[in-house]
Amino acid sequence: MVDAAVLEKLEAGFTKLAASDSKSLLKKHLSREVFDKLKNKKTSFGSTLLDCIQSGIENLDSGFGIYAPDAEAYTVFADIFDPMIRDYHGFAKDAKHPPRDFGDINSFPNVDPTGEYVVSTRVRCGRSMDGYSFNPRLTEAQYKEMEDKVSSTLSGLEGELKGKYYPLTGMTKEDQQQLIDDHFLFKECDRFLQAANACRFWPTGRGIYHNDEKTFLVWCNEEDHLRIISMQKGGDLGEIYRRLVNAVNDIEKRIPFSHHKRLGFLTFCPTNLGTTIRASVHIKVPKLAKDYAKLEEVAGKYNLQVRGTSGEHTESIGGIYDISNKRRLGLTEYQAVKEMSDGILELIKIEASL
Ligand code: ADP
Ligand code: DAR
Repeated sequence: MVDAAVLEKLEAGFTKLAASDSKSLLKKHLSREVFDKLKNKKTSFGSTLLDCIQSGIENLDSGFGIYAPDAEAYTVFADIFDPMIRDYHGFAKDAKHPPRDFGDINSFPNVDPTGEYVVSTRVRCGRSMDGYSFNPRLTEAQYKEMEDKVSSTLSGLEGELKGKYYPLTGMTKEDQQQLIDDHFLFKECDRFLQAANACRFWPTGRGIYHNDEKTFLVWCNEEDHLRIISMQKGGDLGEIYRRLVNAVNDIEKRIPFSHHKRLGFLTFCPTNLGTTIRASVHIKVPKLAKDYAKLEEVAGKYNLQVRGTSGEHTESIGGIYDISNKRRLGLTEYQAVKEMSDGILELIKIEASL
C-alpha cells in the first residue's frame, strides 16, 4: 500500500504538472485516468509512481520527465511508460526489441579520414546489474557493494582494455574536474537526476575505470549502473566500435545484466532503452552551424541528435557539437551505429558542399 504522505505529494505534483505549460512527454501522457490507475501501485522494490515522476514534476522543462526507479517499474507502471516510450522511440506497445546484434564489427569506416571536421568519436552503452534497483531505491551499502563488484570484475580485463578503477571518493577536485573537462568523466549530478533521487550518498559507490590511453572507460553508478565507453580522437568509428563490442562481450561474461524480453537492455532513463547505444562525434561544421535550426533539421533527416559540446543541456564551445544517433530502441546495435555513421558521412558531405 502507498502511504498517505506519498499520495499527498503525488496529488500536489499532478495538480502542479497539469496546471503548467510543461512540454514534457510526461505532461502529455499523464492523464488523470492514468494517474488514478497507477498512484496506489508499488513494485517489489517498494517503488511508487512518485519515484518515477518526481523529476518531471520538479523540472517542468524536462523533455521526457520520467525515470524507472527499478526494472519492475516498466511493467508495474506500463500505463505511463508505454505511451511515452512509443512517443519518444516510435516503439509500439506490441513491438519487440530485436535480439542483441553487433553485426560485422569490421564494417564501420573512419567517418572523417582527413580529420578536417571530426575532433573525436565515442560509442557508449548502458548496463544495469540484475537484482539491483536503479538509483532512487539503492541503499548506501548497495552502492558500495556494486562498486566493489564492478571494480573487481574490471580488474580482470586484459590487453587494450586493461586499466584501473578510480573511485570518486578520495579523488581530488582538480583530478575530477580535469577528467570532466576532457569529457572522460560524467559531470556532477544535474537537477534532473537530483530530483529523481539519483544522487543520494554521492560520491559513495561512484567512479570511473579507464585504460592508460583513456580510450576505454566505464562509469560506475552515475545515471546507470554502468556506462561502457570506447572513444578516441579522430573519426575512426571502426576501431572504436570494435573496442566497445570486445569490452561488452568480455564484461557480460562476468556480470549478469537486466534484459527485458520486449524492451531490450534496461536503463534508468527510458530514452536509453533497447540497445542503450549512443554513438557520437564531436564535430565542427561551421557552415551548417551558422543556422542552428538548419543544422538540427538536416541532422534530423538522418535520425541524428545535435547537442552541445558537453552533452545534453549544454552549449557548443568553440563550434564543437556532440552529434549522435537518436534511435536506440527497436533496432539492433549494428543498425543504430550504422544510422550514425551514414548520417555523419552525409552531414560532412553537405558541409563540404557549402
Ligand atoms: P547521456 O547520453 O546521458 O547524455 P553520454 O553517454 O552522451 O551521456 O555522455 C555525455 C558525455 O560524453 C558528455 O560529457 C560529452 O561531452 C561526452 N561525449 C559525448 N560524445 C563525445 C565525443 N564524440 N567525444 C568526446 N566526448 C564526448
Ligand atoms: N533530463 C531528463 C532526461 C532526458 C534524457 N537524458 C538522460 N537520460 N541523460 C528529461 O526528461 O529531460
